[in-house]
Amino acid sequence: MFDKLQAQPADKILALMKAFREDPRTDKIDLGVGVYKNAEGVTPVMRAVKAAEYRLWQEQDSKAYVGLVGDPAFSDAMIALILGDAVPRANVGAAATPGGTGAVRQAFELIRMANPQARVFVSDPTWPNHLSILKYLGIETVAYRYFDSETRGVDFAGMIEDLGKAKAGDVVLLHGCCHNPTGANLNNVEWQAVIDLMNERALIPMIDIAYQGFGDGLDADAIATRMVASNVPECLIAASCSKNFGIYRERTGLLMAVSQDASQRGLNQDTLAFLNRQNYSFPPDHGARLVTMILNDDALRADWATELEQVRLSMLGLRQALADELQRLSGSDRFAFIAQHRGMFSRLGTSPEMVEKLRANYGIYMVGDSRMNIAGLNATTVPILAKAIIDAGI
Ligand code: PLP
Ligand code: TYF
Repeated sequence: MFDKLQAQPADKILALMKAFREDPRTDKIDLGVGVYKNAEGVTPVMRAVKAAEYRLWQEQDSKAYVGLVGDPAFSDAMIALILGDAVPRANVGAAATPGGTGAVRQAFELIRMANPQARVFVSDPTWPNHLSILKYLGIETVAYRYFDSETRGVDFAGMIEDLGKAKAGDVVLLHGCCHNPTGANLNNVEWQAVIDLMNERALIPMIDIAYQGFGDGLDADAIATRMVASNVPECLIAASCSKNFGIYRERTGLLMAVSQDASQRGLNQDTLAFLNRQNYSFPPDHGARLVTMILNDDALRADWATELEQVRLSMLGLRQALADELQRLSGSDRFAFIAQHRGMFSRLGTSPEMVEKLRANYGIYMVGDSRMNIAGLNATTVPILAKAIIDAGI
C-alpha cells in the first residue's frame, strides 16, 4: 500500500522556514512564516495567556471530554468578539475547531455537503492552504482579481468584474481583514459594494478572519465581517486565535454559520457537530479555555487588549520606518504602499528571481511571491532590508 503513495508538494512557507534555520549566516533576516516576533526576534507568550494558564492549572480539576462543538462559553465569547451585536446570538451556529485552518477545512466540507456544485471564488492571490485544501476536497475554485501589481493596492474593478461571473450558490471567500499574502484590503465602501453584488447574485460569503487586532484595531478589523454578517441571508466565518492570542500551537479556532433566520440555527449547529465528529470528535480545549477566561475576565481582557495593541502599533511603526527609508534611498514614493498595507504581511511586488537574489546575496528570507512578514523586522534590520531592496535593483 505505502508504495502507491505519491510525494505531495511541500508547503512553500514551511520549506522556507526550514531553509532559514539551516542557513549558517548570523546576519540572516527571517521575513517568512506568519508568526509575530518582537524586537528581540522572540514570539512571546502573552501576559494574559500566562496568567490564564496559571489560573487554569490551579482551578481545573478534570480533563474529561467537553463536547463535539467545544465549550459553548468559548463560542459565546468569540462570537461577541468578532460579531459584536451585528447579528442576534440566536442566529449563529458555531463549533470550536483545531485552529483557523480547522475552521476553514470544516467550512469547505460543509459547503461541499450542502451544495456539491458550488464553486469557491478565491482572491488572486490567497493563502496557499485555501487552494490546497479546496483541491484536496475536489471543490472547484475560481480566482478573482484582487492584487493590482502596479499600485500594490486592490484591483477593485477587476474583483467586481470577476465576481460578476459567479452563479447563484457559489461561495466567495474573503479575508475579513489583513489580507494574506498581500496586505492590501478593501475599504468599507468597497465592502458594501461586494456585499450588494453577492446579494444580487445570491452568492454565499465565507470570511476567513485570522488577524483581528493586527490591522486597525480589534473593532475596526471586525467591521467588514460584521457588515457582511448583518447584510446577507447567510454566511460562514472561520476565525483563528493563533495570532491575536499568540497561541499558535494550541490550535484554537471557531467556525460560525450565520443565518438571518434563527430557525435554521439548530440544523447548522448540528451539522458543525457532525463534521467535528467525522474528523476528530472533540476539538482541542486548552487554547479555547484560555481565550474564554481572558475574554470573560475584565482585568485579563484589558491586559490582553493592551498587549495586542502594542503588537499592532509596533508593526505599524515598522511599516512606516521601512516606507520612509525606502523613500529616502529611492527618492520616490513607489514604496509608500508598505505603510498603507495592514496586518502582518506586505507583498513587495517583485519577481521570484529578485526574492531569490535577496536570499542568496543578503540572507533575507521572504516568500517566493515577495510576501514579507513585517513582524520579522526591527529597528536594526529595517535599514538593512531597505538598502538590500534598492541595491538589488527592485
Ligand atoms: N487563514 C489565514 C488567512 C491565515 O493566514 C492563517 C494562518 O495563520 C489561518 C487561516 C489559520 O491559522 P491557524 O490554523 O494557525 O489558526
Ligand atoms: O501564512 C502564514 O505564514 C501563516 C502560517 O501551512 C502558516 O498563516 C503557514 C503555512 C501553513 C500554516 C500556517
